[in-house]
Amino acid sequence: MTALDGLDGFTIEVPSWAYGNSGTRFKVFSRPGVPRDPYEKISDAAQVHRVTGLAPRVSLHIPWDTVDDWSDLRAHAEKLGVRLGAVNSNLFQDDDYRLGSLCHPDRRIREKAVEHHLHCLEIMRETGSTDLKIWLPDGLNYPGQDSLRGRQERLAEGLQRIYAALDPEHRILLEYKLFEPAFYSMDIPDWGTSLLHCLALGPQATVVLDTGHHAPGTNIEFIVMQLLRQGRLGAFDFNSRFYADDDLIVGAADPFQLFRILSEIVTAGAHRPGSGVNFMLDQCHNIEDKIPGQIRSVLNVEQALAKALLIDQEALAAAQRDGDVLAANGILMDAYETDVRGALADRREARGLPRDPMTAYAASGYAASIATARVGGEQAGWGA
Ligand code: PSV
Ligand code: MN
Repeated sequence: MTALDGLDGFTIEVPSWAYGNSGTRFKVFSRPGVPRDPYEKISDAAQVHRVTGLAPRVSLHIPWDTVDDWSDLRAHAEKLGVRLGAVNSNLFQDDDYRLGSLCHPDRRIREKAVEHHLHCLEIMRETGSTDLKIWLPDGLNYPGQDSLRGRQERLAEGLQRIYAALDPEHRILLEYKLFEPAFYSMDIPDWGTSLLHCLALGPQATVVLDTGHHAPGTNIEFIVMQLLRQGRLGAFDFNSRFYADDDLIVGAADPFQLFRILSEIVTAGAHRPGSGVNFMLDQCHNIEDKIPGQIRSVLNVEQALAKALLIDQEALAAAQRDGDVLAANGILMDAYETDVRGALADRREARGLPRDPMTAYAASGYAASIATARVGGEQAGWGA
């Protein structure tokens, strides 16, 4: 038994939208081999799992990933060795939602937003998904534009309607975001607001922490710890950021922060399968190749988790008890500074996986084959 055995059974969920065209509001770049439909997104996602053994689920975004026959999409995924994961609702690409969705002043629009979630639940029944992820883009741009409090009441009412329609195995994952698309006040701007709504709803409602959705300098690991204490950390949306919601490769901007987050996870045993925390990615690869971008992301999470598993918890607890500040900090830093790449490659090899998944993917010929086969693909997450 070694510390890295803690990786057994650990999985990461990849987003279907990471494989489609994406960009900023200035330009959505088109890439050769871009998926032409949700089936091809799943095929791309399966490549990530094939070389890493770490990513057996794919999140869907509705309506982006709508197909005629959900059980057929499910069968397609399972044939490729992956499953369909969380279903993300989309409340941000309809003219009706200009002034909000579940918080909109007009009851008709609020109804439409609730109906959309009931539709997502129907899809989940066919795909076998258990998580309904709700990110609320609602908010205000100007003080006085609408009643801050009134919007919370409407939100609570809409969420209750959705919650009441859940099956026993379903969960709501409620995401928060500090700003964007609204700039004065989002209606779920922070983890406290999300948690309050979840507590009011019941045990099947949990918070999603998207690492890019905080003010710069926020101590995210504190939020992780607090949500774990309450049993309400349902999922992560991992990505990294330098300035705003950059959606860059997780661990690229601040690998030490990722390590600190995963240290809190390990301390609570929440990395273990069955902990109820869904480790998802939410990223866009605007300039880099998408499948290798996802492979790199998955490996970055694995590496940070491996380092967190190396923390000598007993020695750390003793140093903390003794008030030995420098020893405690040194124990944490020793784990962070350990080079785990060789040990992880050995682990992969022992499991019949390539030692270096990035090289294995590059050598597979998959990128060239899709570039030739897929002509005219426009499947997009963002903008296109
Ligand atoms: C919003 O910025 C968000 O983080 C939500 O999770 C959306 O569903 C996702 O991005 C889309 O990329
Ligand atoms: Mn997100």
